[in-house]
Amino acid sequence: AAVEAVPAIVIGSGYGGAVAALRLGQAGIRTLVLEMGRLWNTPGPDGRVFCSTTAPDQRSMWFRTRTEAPLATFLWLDVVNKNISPYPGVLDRVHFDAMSVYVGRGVGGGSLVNGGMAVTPVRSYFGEQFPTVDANEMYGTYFPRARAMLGVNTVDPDWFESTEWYRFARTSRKAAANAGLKTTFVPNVYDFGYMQREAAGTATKSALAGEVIYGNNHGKRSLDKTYLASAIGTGNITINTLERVRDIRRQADGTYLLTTDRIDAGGAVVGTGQYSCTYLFLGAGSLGTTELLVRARETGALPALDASVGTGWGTNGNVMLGRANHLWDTVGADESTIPVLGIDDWANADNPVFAEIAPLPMGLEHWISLYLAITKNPERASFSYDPATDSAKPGWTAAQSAVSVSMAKKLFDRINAANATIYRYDLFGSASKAFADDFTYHPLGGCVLGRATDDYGRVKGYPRLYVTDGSLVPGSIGVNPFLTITALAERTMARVLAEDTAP
Ligand code: FAE
Repeated sequence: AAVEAVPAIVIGSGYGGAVAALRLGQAGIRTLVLEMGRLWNTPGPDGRVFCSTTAPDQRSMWFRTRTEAPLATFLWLDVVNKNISPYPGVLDRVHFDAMSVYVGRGVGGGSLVNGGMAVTPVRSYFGEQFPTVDANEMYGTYFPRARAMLGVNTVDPDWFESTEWYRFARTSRKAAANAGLKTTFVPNVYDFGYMQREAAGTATKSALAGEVIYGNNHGKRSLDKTYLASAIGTGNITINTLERVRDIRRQADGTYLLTTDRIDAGGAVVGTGQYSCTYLFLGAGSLGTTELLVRARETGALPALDASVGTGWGTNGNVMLGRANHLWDTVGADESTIPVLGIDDWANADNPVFAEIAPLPMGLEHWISLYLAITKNPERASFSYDPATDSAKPGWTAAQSAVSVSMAKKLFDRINAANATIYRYDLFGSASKAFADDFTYHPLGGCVLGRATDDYGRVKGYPRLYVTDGSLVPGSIGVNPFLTITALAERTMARVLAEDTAP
């Protein structure tokens, strides 16, 4: 097949990819975005783009015959997951030995499936994780830019205090306060004005109809509505979907040559593509970008990649858990899917934890407080490449997860002691499992800024090759990560467009 030559290519259309695409397009550089997932803009037979969480169909998950929701069971019953037919659905769960990783698939990447929490990290911890990055510039310019571009807003506190839809969060806040812990409001990209109209019955329900991990049909400012819409608006961006980059190499003239697999709705490879470009931006996410680069180094396609490519990977210390409240501490049958509160104990030097108060909308009173704890787990893993399967995987172990669990347990033991409550043991599949220690929503690292790349995401050893996504973050950032990923990508693009692309 003929090689298609384009000035710039962006791999992936999540946060890192979307920022790169917009800024390249605005700079007048014709850019091709290659995304393995589909474009989510066409209603299915039911009139909706995304399927519901209660009756998931093929649109829910990436080539599965059964859904794999984070909460496997309720009262130990297998009532959560459903059989589906294989299809390029929007949520993927990538399994490794002791850890599985949830990621979004489609134009918009993780923004299609995530909880929308747009959290600015604690400045001192950002400085610890990124000692070579000018924090004044990040907190003065790039975090504000990212918040504005993503459409970040906050829940109206009066409405929050009065609405039935956030009773669950108020109940969890009270339990935390009883243990002397402080909670903070967390900004979000879900439009809270829209949510209030949902509650008032004047807008079609989305967050108030249980929609989130398989996509929101309304209300959410996902990247296809923000960065990517603006990128398309520049007239310089083309997005190819259902096209997965397999191989990257560098040609004698210094351009990059990419080989792709084009897949159909059944997952069959129906063709391959070949593209060459002068500038190549990797935004395939922590797993995607790291795998592409580890494969390129180990197969000899990009042999000069630094030894640190594939190292520094972590789970952001993620642990999910549930507590059982007393009968009089109801959480309500109605729960918004969009989290707005976090328990902030990050300043506790003995055991730093930031715990998102997570919703568990089941349409009935279940008395469960659910949390996604982000712990300061210092453990990191490295990727290894397996030539037999041509894949790379992080060697994360159960013992490394146990570090996150013990930190989460310390915090929630305090909350349980203060409230005379216990954990819920019926949510995570196997009997008596109180902590979900085997999945993460926040894969980070693999191509860490300042190690695998220079201080601006330029890949060491290869001019005009850049990383702009979550693989730059060294395994932990202490809060939900997409705002940090977006702000770092803005910083990289500002520098690269000023210094590297001048004629
Ligand atoms: P990402 O958004 O994953 O985008 C990568 C894109 O590249 C995807 O669209 C892939 O399909 C595509 N891709 C991968 N490999 C290839 C390839 N070889 N060829 C072509 N395309 C490829 O990367 N974070 C928050 O800050 N707040 C939250 O509330 C939050 N909630 C979450 C809830 C869930 C259920 C999940 C799964 C994640 C959540 N996250 C949250 C994490 C957040 O979505 C994640 O950190 C970002 O999406 C990562 O952004 P990247 O640009 O690194």
